[in-house]
Amino acid sequence: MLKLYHNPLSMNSRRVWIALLEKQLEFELVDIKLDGDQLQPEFLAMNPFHHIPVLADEDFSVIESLAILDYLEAKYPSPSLLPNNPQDLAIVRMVEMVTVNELVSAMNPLISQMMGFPGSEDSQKLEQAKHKVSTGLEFLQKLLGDRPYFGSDQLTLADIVAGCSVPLLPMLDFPLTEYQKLNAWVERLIQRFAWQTTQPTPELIEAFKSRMQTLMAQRQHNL
Ligand SMILES: N[C@@H](CCC(=O)N[C@@H](CS)C(=O)NCC(=O)O)C(=O)O
Repeated sequence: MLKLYHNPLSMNSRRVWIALLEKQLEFELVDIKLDGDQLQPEFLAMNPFHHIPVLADEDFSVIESLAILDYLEAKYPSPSLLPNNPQDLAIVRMVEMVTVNELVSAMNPLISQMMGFPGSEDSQKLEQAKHKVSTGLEFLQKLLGDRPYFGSDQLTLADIVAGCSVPLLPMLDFPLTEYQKLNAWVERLIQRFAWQTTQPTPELIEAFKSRMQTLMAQRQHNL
């Protein structure tokens, strides 16, 4: 059976978890606590870079969330999460890459602020981050156009990748009210079983927040 090594708070892992659910595959979840499980020799043998997610398919391991999504799509093509038309396929790939390379990095300072990390209150950095996020959202909204999903009338890998990041923005003090089409798309996604099943609970988020705050305070103290 497929095994997904993940953590319920990791948006990189959540992409794969959602794809497995959307494809209605049988799989086993293996929880990796990121305060050391990822450094154990058995885990490093699968991913020497000590990152989740890892998908193990018998003795074949795949790392990197986008590579795992492609593996699942190729091995289990139905229901399809990729369009065939060249332009639509390009839209899906652009959304995946822009989310990972532009949007997620722009969101990081907002996440640090929400976590209450020391030094995260720099208002100039936060403004710059918000500006980059809005550039990303405008671009994504243009690619969405009037369709319900990116590049298709059906859910695609682009929706999964962007849909693990964009819906977090209102929690990060970045409301989506100015982006009506994206906002409606978020509403559509969060109704889906796969999003509801993988949504981290507020208790998990709070526990993570206080663990990280203690860790950061200890680090500062030791400097
Ligand atoms: N590019 C990788 C990024 C994976 C990644 O950064 N995972 C984080 C959790 S979200 C992790 O495992 N961090 C623990 C560590 O690096 O030790 C992917 O898309 O799979």
